[in-house]
Amino acid sequence: MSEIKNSVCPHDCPSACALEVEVLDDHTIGTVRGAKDNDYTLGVICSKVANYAQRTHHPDRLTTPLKRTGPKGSGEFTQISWDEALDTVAKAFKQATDEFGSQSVWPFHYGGTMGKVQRYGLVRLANCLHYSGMEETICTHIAYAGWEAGAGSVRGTDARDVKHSDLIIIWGCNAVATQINFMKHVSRAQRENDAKLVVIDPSRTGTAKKADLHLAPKPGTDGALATAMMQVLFAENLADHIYLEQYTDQPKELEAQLKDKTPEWAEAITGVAAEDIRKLARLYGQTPKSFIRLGIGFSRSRNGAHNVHAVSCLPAVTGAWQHLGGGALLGSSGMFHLDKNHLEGLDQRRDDSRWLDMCRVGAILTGNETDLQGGPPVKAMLIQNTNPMAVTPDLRRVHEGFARDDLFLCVHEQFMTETAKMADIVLPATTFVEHDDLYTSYGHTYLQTSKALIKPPGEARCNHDVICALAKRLGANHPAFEQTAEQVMEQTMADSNYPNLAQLQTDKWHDSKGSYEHMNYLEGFDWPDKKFRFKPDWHAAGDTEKHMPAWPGHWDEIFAANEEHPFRLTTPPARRFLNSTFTELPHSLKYEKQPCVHIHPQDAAAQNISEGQLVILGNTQDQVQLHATLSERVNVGALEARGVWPGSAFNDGLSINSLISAESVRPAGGAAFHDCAVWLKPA
Ligand SMILES: Nc1nc2c(c(=O)[nH]1)N[C@H]1C(S)=C(S)[C@@H](COP(=O)(O)OP(=O)(O)OC[C@H]3O[C@@H](n4cnc5c(=O)[nH]c(N)nc54)[C@H](O)[C@@H]3O)O[C@H]1N2
Ligand SMILES: Nc1nc2c(c(=O)[nH]1)N[C@H]1C(S)=C(S)[C@@H](COP(=O)(O)OP(=O)(O)OC[C@H]3O[C@@H](n4cnc5c(=O)[nH]c(N)nc54)[C@H](O)[C@@H]3O)O[C@H]1N2
Ligand code: SF4
Ligand SMILES: [Mo]
Repeated sequence: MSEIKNSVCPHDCPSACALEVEVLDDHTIGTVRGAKDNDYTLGVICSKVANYAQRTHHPDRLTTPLKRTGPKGSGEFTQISWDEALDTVAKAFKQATDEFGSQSVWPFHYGGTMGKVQRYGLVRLANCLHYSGMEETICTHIAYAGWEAGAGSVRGTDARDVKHSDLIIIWGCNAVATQINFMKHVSRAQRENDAKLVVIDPSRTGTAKKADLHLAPKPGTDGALATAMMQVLFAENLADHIYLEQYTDQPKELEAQLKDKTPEWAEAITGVAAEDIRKLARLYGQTPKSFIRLGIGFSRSRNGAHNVHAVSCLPAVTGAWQHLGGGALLGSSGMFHLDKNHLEGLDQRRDDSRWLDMCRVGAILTGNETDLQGGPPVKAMLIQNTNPMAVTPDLRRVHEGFARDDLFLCVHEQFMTETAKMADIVLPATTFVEHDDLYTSYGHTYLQTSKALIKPPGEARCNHDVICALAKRLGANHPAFEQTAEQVMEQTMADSNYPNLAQLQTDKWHDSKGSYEHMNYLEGFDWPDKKFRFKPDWHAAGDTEKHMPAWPGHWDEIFAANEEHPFRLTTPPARRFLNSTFTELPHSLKYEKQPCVHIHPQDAAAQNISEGQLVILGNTQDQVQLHATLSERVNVGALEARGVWPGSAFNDGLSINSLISAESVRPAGGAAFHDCAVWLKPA
């Protein structure tokens, strides 16, 4: 007899959906559905996770520890015992520490699972043994820097309040693909309030197709668009001067700055008609209950933080924050008050630790002195929850780095990813239905927990168990290494003043929502003077050399198209993959088919490129081959290549990220995945 059990989607997606999983027996799951009684999930989930049984029970799941027998990357491995595998890792880490110092060991991780216990045990190990730390810059880093520069912390309007909105602007976010259940909230507002939907995206995405108005700025020009909207708001008396006086830092100076930032000025930069900019600004200024859902997509340019800040200024100009259904949301992370001490072993962190930027992994592994900060080379790594051989920028260099024979690499994985293939030791990992964990979200405010529902396949072990076993061998002392995952959760919840774990398990979720006044910053913004900053302190945010412009506007710091590189390329997620995950799933492959690039028919005709033909994209960094898809999804001069396909889907083992620059984005790091200029020609 099958049973329906509660769970939580662990993937790196703002929705962190509350799930109902059909459990067929001790080893098998069936259908996965969204929980109908969770008022954020609303019973809606993506098709990837609805088909999770295919991933959990995939014949390619790793089930035993493996030792490499052939050259790095050859995929030649032999089975070994857990003891031999863990002893080998411990020995290599000790040897690197003895010869090069503890900073030569670099535990590397990301959001493969977003569960707190399974994700951060490795950070605790690094803190306890004084290994190099990892700066988590790859995803929200640029966007959060931009938002925080104005608002002071990362939170915003409750996404469920969208049901009260009259105007919803989805800005640089393809919600239909990347957070489908948000669209359920949007359609409710459309149905019940006749709300208008505006989408701002260079591509005519699935989300854009649902919009009443779609504006397609050139990538990396949103700062100009938002600034011109503000110009209209002030010029046409649509700014709320009472709100501005009470809640913002320098409204008069801002207004003066905007004088010449007209829609005509912005048209020349963004490619959006001045008339459309004016129309949107008026609609926005005349609709008190206007809500902006900022995506992370439009932050993925070298000027991304500046652009995100400019957009975040809009509700501060109109005072939309004051109205139920008005305001904005980039992320809800700031609503959770989890004490990270126990999870991450912060009490054992040393001030003199070296912090290595994950987006610079290629430069770091190939010995770039600046990135190594005068410290030792990286000689040994443990990787959990991420696949850097596919997802990081400047991929050719990343591949070179991981190919180093003097680098010891252990990868703990569910599948034989490209990164796992480079490992000396591969360890088999559990999936979320096979281990316990605790989840926050960056799209809603529910704290959730899930339990193992079935037994792991073969000898797979969860991250927590692996880290505890290594800690023992390496002599790392921390009470969390002696506890079960549940005990770590229990202590974390107690330390954080959350209800206890048993209560959370009974209730299924706990809402960390604050009052409406708090969520909408009506008690003030998170600065000592409580005022939103139109003029951010970028210097304090990390722009130490003061490159960033002081005021919202257009910061011309992008890889603009030029004669040699006439096309602007964006590389957003594929709907049926999640970053590089699900690229092994039959359901996903059926729809995504093969790596392709969307080209406007006019651009294709100019080069005699026909549908399906192999084309080459190139820049000074690299070249890749993809199949042409001719479509008006993109404007003339724009290209879009969706999805982090594995290298094996390309003819030379390198994927789209070989074209992406790993230059550190201001103010504080990150990768500009949608900021790329290329040439295009038939293969
Ligand atoms: N199906 C699926 N869902 C996912 C993921 C996935 O891989 N697949 N990944 C997950 C992760 S890790 C994240 S961080 C989120 C990201 O999800 P989103 O926040 O939606 O970000 P992206 O998908 O990177 O980009 C969103 C849109 O921004 C547009 N864009 C690119 N450059 C610009 C620009 O300069 N200006 C404007 N206005 N728009 C621009 C792109 O065309 C794209 O349609 O999605 C999560 N959800
Ligand atoms: N071109 C391009 N590149 C991008 C992006 C883009 O938009 N365009 N987006 C970027 C963004 S936003 C992000 S967040 C990064 C994400 O990059 P990654 O964090 O590398 O995400 P995934 O590719 O999903 O890889 C996660 C891996 O963790 C493994 N995993 C999952 N759960 C567990 C577990 O419990 N234990 C262990 N040991 N392993 C587990 C999965 O099998 C998978 O191989 O990619 C970035 N790369
Ligand atoms: S990937 Fe995102 S939309 Fe899909 S189930 Fe997970 S949290 Fe929900
Ligand atoms: Mo991400």
